[in-house]
Amino acid sequence: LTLEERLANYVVEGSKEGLIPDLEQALAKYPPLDIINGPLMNGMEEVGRLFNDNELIVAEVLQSAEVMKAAVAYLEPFMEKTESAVKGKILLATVKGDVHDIGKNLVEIIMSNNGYQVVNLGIKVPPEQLITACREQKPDMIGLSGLLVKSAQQMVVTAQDLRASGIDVPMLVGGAALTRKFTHTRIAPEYEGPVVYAKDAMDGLDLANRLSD
Ligand code: B1M
Repeated sequence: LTLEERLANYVVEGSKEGLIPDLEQALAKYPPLDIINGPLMNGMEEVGRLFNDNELIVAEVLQSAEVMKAAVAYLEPFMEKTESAVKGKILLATVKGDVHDIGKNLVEIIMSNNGYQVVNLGIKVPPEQLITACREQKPDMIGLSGLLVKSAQQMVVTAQDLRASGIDVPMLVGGAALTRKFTHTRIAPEYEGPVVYAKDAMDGLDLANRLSD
């Protein structure tokens, strides 16, 4: 197998044996984010496909998630960091009912490496918790992540609740079940401030930079 195939395979197999030496080798060829977005994400997509076809059970997918997290943790110190002044504060959360956090945590890494102060509220965050955190933290932006179809709907509800509490800081949304169209036609009309859709963590950073300019 090629190095790239082996890296995808660690995720698919949920095995960490040999992972770190292969990541080390990959770092000589690619920037860390390309390793995540390339072979590791290819592995995760395959996991999603196998899971969908009932060829993997939740416990196995959890092991794949552990491999992905270990790989990201190993690669994180090698990522580019800007030494700029703090550009703003972002509240980050996976929405109510959703436990998926790998994408959200990747957003946290990219944002905090690039001048943002990130307050990560974790997973299954109900609107009330976001509202309280907004009042306490006074963020410049709210970032919501969700991977389930029902999470896209939950973002609509969250936007409504935030608006009802008078919150209007820019909102950044992302996650597999979401689209730009859904964001513009369903979430944005329910919110007072701007709502933007990010297809991945780097796109999220670009959008955050534009929003805070
Ligand atoms: Co779940 N799961 N899962 N799962 N899981 C999906 C999402 C699914 C598509 C798999 C499938 O069936 N094909 C499917 C959703 C179906 C749907 O609603 N459309 C699914 C399901 C059904 C479920 C359960 C219901 C299964 C069950 O229990 N029967 C259950 C849900 C529990 C719940 O949330 N209440 C469940 C559970 C789990 C595990 C716990 C086992 C595990 C998560 C572990 C964890 O996160 N700690 C898991 C995993 C790993 C997946 C897949 C395989 C991979 C997700 C992932 O981590 N991808 C996933 C299939 C898939 O996506 N291919 C699947 C890697 C990650 C880096 O990508 O999070 O998409 P992602 O983030 C991307 C972008 O989306 C974007 O940037 C990142 C890239 O840079 N992004 C943002 C994300 N958030 C952003 C926020 C931003 C900006 C960009 O700004 C704020």
